[in-house]
Amino acid sequence: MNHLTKCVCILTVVAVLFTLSHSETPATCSVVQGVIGLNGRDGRDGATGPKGDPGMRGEPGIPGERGNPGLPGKVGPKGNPGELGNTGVADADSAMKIAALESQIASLENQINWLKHVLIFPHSQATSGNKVYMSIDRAEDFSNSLIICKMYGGILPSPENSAEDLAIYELAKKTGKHGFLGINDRQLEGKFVHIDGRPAVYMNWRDTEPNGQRTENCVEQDPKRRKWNDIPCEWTRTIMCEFKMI
Ligand code: MMA
Ligand code: CA
Repeated sequence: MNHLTKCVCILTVVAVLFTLSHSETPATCSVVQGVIGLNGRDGRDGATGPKGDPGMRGEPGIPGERGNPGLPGKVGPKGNPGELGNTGVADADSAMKIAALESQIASLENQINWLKHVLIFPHSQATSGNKVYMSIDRAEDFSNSLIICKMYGGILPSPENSAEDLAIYELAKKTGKHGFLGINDRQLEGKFVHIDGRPAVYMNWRDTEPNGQRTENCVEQDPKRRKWNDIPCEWTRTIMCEFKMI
């Protein structure tokens, strides 16, 4: 028997006694008080209570220990073979051959330097870079001029910057004649390209040029004004060619 049940029993007994003692029934009533009964059976269990609140978040764990160092990396690839060693001084024959070659090279260097100076005078013009422009005393249309420059190992002058354009102009000034440049828009009207098809970035047109549209697809350098003009490719112009010095 649980506490609640016991309480209820005691209260019941007290209430009965109180009722009897205050009853208006005359004391002469023949009611006889009985013996207090035995305890009742235990009550049934109560309904399950509501679910409790969730518990508090736990403390963060203690950091683990640092791991062991990794294994060394793989062995690197094999190196390139070393350079060829010097010729041994004991090889007298080889030493003589080298001396002869050195002398030949010195002689060739002199000849090349001399040729460079001869070539750029009077109908040639060099840039400060590695290009030289030369003219031939002969006038041809664009297609033939292309072929002739190629035959000599060059191309039609194709200036990429102001310095090169200036050198070509200086050459045209020496001949006093207009000359074709390699730059043209034969393939696509208005799209000027070099012989190899690269778009011409540097250009130096005279005011109002290029104005020829489909009838003027080639370009001439002016010997007086240092400006470009588009002209028909069929016209003939004094040949100028561009060569790269090694
Ligand atoms: C003018 C001018 C040029 C044109 C030539 C040839 C003399 O210059 O119109 O743009 O290319 O004539 O027609
Ligand atoms: Ca023109």
